[in-house]
Amino acid sequence: MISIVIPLYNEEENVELYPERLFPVVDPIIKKFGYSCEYIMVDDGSTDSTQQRLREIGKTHPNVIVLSHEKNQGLGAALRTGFVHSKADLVITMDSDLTYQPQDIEILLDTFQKTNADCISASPYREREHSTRIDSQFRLFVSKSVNFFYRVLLPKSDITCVSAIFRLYKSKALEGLTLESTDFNINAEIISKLMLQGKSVIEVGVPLHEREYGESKLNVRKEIWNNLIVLWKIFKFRFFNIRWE
Ligand SMILES: Nc1nc2c(ncn2[C@@H]2O[C@H](COP(=O)(O)OP(=O)(O)OP(=O)(O)O)[C@@H](O)[C@H]2O)c(=O)[nH]1
Ligand SMILES: [Mg+2]
Repeated sequence: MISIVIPLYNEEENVELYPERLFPVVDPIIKKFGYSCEYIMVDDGSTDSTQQRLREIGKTHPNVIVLSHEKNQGLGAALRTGFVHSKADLVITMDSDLTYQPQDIEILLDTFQKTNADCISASPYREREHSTRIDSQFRLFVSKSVNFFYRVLLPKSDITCVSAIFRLYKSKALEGLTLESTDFNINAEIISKLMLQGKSVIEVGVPLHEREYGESKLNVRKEIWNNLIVLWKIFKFRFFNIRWE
């Protein structure tokens, strides 16, 4: 079984798309690879109708589980709630705004089948034509610079995107981690900790698209700060042997 964990914060328009653009696309792919799946939707204290719409969908889709935080706690906190709830062997995490397209779950599963790696992580930066999202030059510069520093600090790393949410994990690998991030830097924390533990992490090129509905929740300045903290912890761990829980 595979748990597909989707964190949501004020994504009511995107939830409306799921019966047409998510379930009918993903379910047959999962089946083709011989698995069943559950969708763990984590509503993170949305103030719009995200939660009501998810619960409505849950009535007709028995494999949709809706969890909710009373107050907004952040992307990291939402993913961790999803992980705790999962009883599956594999976990796939994905954006609620479908900017990584649901059909590309096939790339994750195909790579997993061929490699049996602990984590398959998507990146729009591996191939030029995959960055179809028109990011501001500032956001692109920040992202590429931050990723460069991770490559320098992490052992044997060729990772081009530490922040991608679109990933497949073996549950056992996730269970071996103590996670602390409550924000967007959770994805960088997970991939760094897996690599520092010597787990196998494979990055695959996957196109990233422009958000069609709703607003971006990313605060670039806050993210720079959060990533500097993660980088500092990796540095201390690697060169001064200071524990990073
Ligand atoms: N649970 C939870 N999810 C969040 C929170 N903030 C963002 N998300 C979700 O995390 C994912 C990524 O957030 P986005 O706002 O799309 O950030 P982004 O992908 O960097 O930016 P754009 O796609 O350009 O808007 C989406 O699925 C959001 O709904 C939060 O505070 N809690
Ligand atoms: Mg997005």
